[in-house]
Amino acid sequence: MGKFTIGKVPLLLAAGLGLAAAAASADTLQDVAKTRGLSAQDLLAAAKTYVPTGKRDDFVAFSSGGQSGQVIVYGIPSMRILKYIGVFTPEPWQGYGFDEESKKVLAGGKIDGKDITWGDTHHPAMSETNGKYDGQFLFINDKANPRIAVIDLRDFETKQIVVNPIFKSEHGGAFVTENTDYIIEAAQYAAPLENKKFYPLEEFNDKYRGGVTYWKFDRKEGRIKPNESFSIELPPYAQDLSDAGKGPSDGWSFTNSFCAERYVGGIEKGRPPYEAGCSAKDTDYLHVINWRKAAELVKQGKAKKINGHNVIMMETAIKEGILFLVPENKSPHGADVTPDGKNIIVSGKLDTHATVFSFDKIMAAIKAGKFESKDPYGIPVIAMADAMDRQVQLGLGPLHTQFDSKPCIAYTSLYVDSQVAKWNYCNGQVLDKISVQYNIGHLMTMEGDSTDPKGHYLVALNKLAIDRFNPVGPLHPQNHQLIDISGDKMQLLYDMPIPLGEPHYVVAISADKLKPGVRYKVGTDSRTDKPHPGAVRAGEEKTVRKGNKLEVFGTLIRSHITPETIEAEVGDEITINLTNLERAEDETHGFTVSTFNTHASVEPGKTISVKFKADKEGVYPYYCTEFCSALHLEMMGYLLVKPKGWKAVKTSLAKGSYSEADYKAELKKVADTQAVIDSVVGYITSVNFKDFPDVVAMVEDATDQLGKMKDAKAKHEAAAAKKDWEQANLWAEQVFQYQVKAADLGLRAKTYLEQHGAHKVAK
Ligand code: K7E
Ligand code: CUA
Repeated sequence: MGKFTIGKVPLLLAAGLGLAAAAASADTLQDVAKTRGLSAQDLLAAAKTYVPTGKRDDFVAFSSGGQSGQVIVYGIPSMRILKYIGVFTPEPWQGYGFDEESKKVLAGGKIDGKDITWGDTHHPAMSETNGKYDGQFLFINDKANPRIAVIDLRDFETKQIVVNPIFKSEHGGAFVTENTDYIIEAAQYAAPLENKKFYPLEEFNDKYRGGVTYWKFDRKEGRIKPNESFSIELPPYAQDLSDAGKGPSDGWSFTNSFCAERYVGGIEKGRPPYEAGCSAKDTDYLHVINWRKAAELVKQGKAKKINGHNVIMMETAIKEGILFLVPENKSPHGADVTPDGKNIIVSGKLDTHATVFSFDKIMAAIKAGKFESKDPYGIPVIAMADAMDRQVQLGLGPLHTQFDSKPCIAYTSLYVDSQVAKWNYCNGQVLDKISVQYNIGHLMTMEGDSTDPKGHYLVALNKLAIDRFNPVGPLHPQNHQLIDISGDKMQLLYDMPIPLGEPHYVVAISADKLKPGVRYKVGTDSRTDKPHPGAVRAGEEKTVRKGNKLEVFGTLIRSHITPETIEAEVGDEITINLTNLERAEDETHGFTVSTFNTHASVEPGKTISVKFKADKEGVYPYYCTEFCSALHLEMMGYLLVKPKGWKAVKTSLAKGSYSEADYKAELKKVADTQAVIDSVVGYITSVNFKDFPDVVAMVEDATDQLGKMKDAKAKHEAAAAKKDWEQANLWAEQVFQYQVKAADLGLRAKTYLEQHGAHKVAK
């Protein structure tokens, strides 16, 4: 107390004298509003978004990072950024693309043997169980280099990247089926399906193709199974967004398209440009696909292998009755299935309407064989009038639609109008509109594309920010605007500049559904979730040489890297495996070696490896890059790369001058420390520590450390018996080192138990 003073009067005393209110807080809300020029509406918005220190957000959003190839994680309603997840692009802080484990993940995204170290991410998708977000996995696509990535939400790390085997670009991914059996990825710009095959544009109609891929997802493994995945060949109608059916429409998927004209531009040759030719007709096509039956057909061997991948050809799809087309207003964009799975809402960018298609009506037409025509490839076309419930005039440039927790309520982004329209898709009423800044692309409501939307908030993902923020040069940040949708009227709450990429879509999940871990099982390769072959426990550290291959098996624990010296020769191939032995939450260590372009983030329990060729002689410090403790700067060592054939000049190493008295002092230190440990152990075992897995992990670690004492103790006693005081002292000191680590863990466990309300147990 007395730390905070007003003049010379301690704060507590001041409070007692009734001085505190005036002195400690000169401001009232009105004062602040007045000085900062805030309206009552601003104050209300601030109160709705402000999350005080120590408190957490209700929802967690996963945003596409656009061209950054990453995922941005932020909280709602505070809009505080929590993390960038490296996905298609190296991310140094996380060591992503700098340690060997994550390099393997990125290597999964190589195309034609070449690294592709960026991505154009558009659509994140949350894994679902019965159409509801389950908080287990996140998927995201790369439009430019057709790929899908899998992120595990236990640790928010990218685990897998798969390359689409038949497309050259894609856009209608990632969208998951109701139980995440498949991840849908539709092509965008038509191209020959065979890899590295050239056909001239004159053969566009015959040789260029679109398609939809259904990636099989193995829940238990948490990985896509390329061998069990398949695609359906589609006409070269630039396929666009997709959505999976749910509830009654589960088993079906919907993908729209633009440029069903199959127009080929070439303004250089005097032809009208793409934009004119691709929007000449009034309609494009919604593709309606029975993916469940398609999966059966693949099992029956009715797929063709293209580039080693199962493809159901259009001919088969038509014959088997799994592929249909429905005209949709030209240049549509979003295809969004309603939470009840009964309708599909499609908006035309060049039209003012949203069309509410009816799954029942589509099924009835298919059942009755009622088609208005066939497209040039023989795919049956259902008349628009037979497939829809209604069209609703919303405004200019409707794009994407999301849903509310209230039945029949939808929100559609209006790109040209820079507005969000709130409307009722059951009766066609437009209920409200709000202006956004500016030119909105996607919008997103809480769990708003699941069967169970949560309402509360909407985020407008605007394409342009223009004048909203402090200028930072010609390249502006993106503007995500938070809108309160809990009342009848939408209310704009907050502008959030996103300083990374052009995000396209975001998904947000109730925060309580996410259950990420705080540590790994000791020795885990986080990218495979399996034990890391390079992991060692404390005291088992070693360096192994085989020919010119030098492999280090080391550990990290505050404030120490083991080993502290690595001796190599020019030309050695060096692998350094490091295990973080910490069990305490947030005790991450980083690791780098000077000038070898290597970095790792080693969270508690994780094992990483970095690999490089020591192709130059010299002295290279290595160190921990996370400020992990008071002695963080001392968490260092040297890589010594000696020239070939270098011989140590014989020197006499300085002998330590240890005495018996030193040894006695050392023993006293050990005994004192043991007393601390005993008291901590006494406390831990007197309470129900076994009910706390975090503590059990720490106790395990501490026991491990103490177990190593026996050997060191035998050594110092043997040396003392021989009056070798140097050996006796150093081994006794080693006992102390083990004790310190154990005591540290014990004290953390004790604190944890006290903070988490452990109770006494009968002995
Ligand atoms: Cu509209 Cu790729 Cu979903 Cu951009 S997309 S906005
Ligand atoms: Cu470990 Cu700094």
